[in-house]
Amino acid sequence: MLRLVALLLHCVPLAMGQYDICKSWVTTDDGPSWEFYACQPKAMRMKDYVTVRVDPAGITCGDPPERFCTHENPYLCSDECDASNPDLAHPPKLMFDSEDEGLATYWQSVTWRRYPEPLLANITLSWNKSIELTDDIVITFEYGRPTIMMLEKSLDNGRTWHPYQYYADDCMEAFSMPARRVRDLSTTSANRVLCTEEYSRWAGSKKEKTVRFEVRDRFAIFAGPDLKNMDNLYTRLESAKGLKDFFTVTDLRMRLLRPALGGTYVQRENLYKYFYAVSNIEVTGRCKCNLHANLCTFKEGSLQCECEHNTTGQDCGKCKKNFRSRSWRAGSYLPLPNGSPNACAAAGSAFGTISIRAAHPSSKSSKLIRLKPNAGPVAPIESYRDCECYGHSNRCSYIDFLNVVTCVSCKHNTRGQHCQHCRLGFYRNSSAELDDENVCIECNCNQIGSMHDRCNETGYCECREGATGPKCDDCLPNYYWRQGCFPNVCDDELLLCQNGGTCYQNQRCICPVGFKGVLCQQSRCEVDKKDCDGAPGAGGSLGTVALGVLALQLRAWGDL
Ligand SMILES: *[C@@H]1O[C@H](CO)[C@@H](O)[C@H](O)[C@H]1NC(C)=O
Ligand SMILES: *[C@@H]1O[C@H](CO)[C@@H](O)[C@H](O)[C@H]1NC(C)=O
Ligand SMILES: *[C@@H]1O[C@H](CO)[C@@H](O)[C@H](O)[C@H]1NC(C)=O
Ligand SMILES: *[C@@H]1O[C@H](CO)[C@@H](O)[C@H](O)[C@H]1NC(C)=O
Ligand SMILES: *[C@@H]1O[C@H](CO)[C@@H](O)[C@H](O)[C@H]1NC(C)=O
Ligand SMILES: [Ca+2]
Repeated sequence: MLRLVALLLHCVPLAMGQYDICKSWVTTDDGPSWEFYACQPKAMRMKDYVTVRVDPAGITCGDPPERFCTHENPYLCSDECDASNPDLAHPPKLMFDSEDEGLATYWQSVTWRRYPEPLLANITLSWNKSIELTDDIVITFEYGRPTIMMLEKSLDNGRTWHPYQYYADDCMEAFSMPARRVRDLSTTSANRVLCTEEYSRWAGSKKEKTVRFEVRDRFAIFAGPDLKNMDNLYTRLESAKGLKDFFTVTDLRMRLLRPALGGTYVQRENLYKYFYAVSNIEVTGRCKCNLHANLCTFKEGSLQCECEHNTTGQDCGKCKKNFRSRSWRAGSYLPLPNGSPNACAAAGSAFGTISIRAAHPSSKSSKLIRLKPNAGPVAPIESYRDCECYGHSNRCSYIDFLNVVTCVSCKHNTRGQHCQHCRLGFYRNSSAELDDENVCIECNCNQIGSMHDRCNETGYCECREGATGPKCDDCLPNYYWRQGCFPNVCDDELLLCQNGGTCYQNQRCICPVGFKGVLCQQSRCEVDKKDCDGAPGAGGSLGTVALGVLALQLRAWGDL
């Protein structure tokens, strides 16, 4: 009977998922006793436990009441924000409430009436507790997502801050960083801080409202697309330096740096449609309890681990008094599947070793396997050794304050953190792989015909007025080429040479004797009386000549 109980108890943790019980009562050949396991609390909706602060003072709309418009309907400014009226107020707490179906409630900032002074806002979330993220952070913006924002995190209750992710519609312009996607990161770069353009482009304010910090995509690098292989993730979290801490936060800060612009430039005549409005911030995670607790409770305004294994502290980060015969250690996910509790021990205790349950269900009695501490297969990975440059460089350097590894001296006309972009003045050869020496093709923009030497992704240069063609070495109709494109002076349609003059290469009229002017429209005797002697049309006044020109022009238009 006791054996059956033991067997059932054994099945429990496996059925319920990994690391969710801290101890169980089992029978061994030596009689019943407790077994201890690495354990962690369940993931929770962390917005229910957060305190929020919005900066600067006065950034929340409604004091004084203010009207605002939307990008969809910029001249129908019927909405109003009024802090003194509960129905029209938009306080910060509305980013964390649970919403009735269909009705978004949101915090809203003042409008950008002080343009061009930037419209800046900080939203700081604090838990006074370390949290391990287990799912994406999802921020929902009503009325459009910011064109520039930044996510920062703190691990020490707001004393120091680090960039977490950059967001911009143009990463190079906003942060001088190449745009990357989390999906494209690799096992050795899973904790890279990057700039993404995926959540900042205008797509209509109703269509795409969310900005994400992609935790799942980063987990998926190790655990596979459906996070099926969690064992591999847990192994990496133990062994890869800095990876666990990357997903741990005590505070988060959204720095909103430029609001949605509706897909165009700022329209100064209607600044009431530029503002921030956040309806929800979803943060899913679990209390960090160093694998010494499976419960975390909200007490006296803060989350607190219910520590086991004779540990104590908010994160179970130290040994209880009288249990300090061995120095404190965090529990470990390894060895799989049940990890090591690394419990604190009383002086003279029998628990000076790590207890691991026999993994095979076939074992008749649950014998304890005793291992020395530190027996897990720990292989530290130095993430900055990872130098991915697609073969265009073999040198990287680590930029401490951004926590990124970047390639140095990219060859073959490439540039960027991984030499994955083309240098200015070059464009991507679409038939070549990224690691091909021919990946970047020179733009070859015509120096005179183009604005600069850069081109777009298909090799098209930006042309000066009148120029055309991929390289801007041709002229538009009605323009002629002579060290650049110039508007035709004459042609045989509209700009006819007058008085029998002939048009030379669209550049000038060759006038008959006795006439001058751009279109030979002027009789020389008007200018110099000597020229009039014997010339036809002598004595003609300027007025009649001008009328003649006009008549010719009218006739030319009439012929069209
Ligand atoms: C936002 O926080 C940053 C520090 O992370 C600070 O430098 C900046 O001045 C703050 N901005 C506002 C508008 O309070
Ligand atoms: C943070 O949590 C600790 C431990 O629970 C508590 O003593 C402290 O008062 C809390 N601080 C704040 C500002 O809530
Ligand atoms: C913790 O201490 C209690 C005695 O207070 C003991 O019964 C228990 O086995 C200890 N747990 C661990 C994991 O060492
Ligand atoms: C583009 O790349 C292919 C494959 O390497 C190469 O054969 C071709 O010459 C390249 N095109 C140009 C214009 O360099
Ligand atoms: C490059 O510019 C040309 C001409 O303006 C345009 O037709 C083409 O679509 C552009 N290509 C890209 C990828 O933007
Ligand atoms: Ca809300």
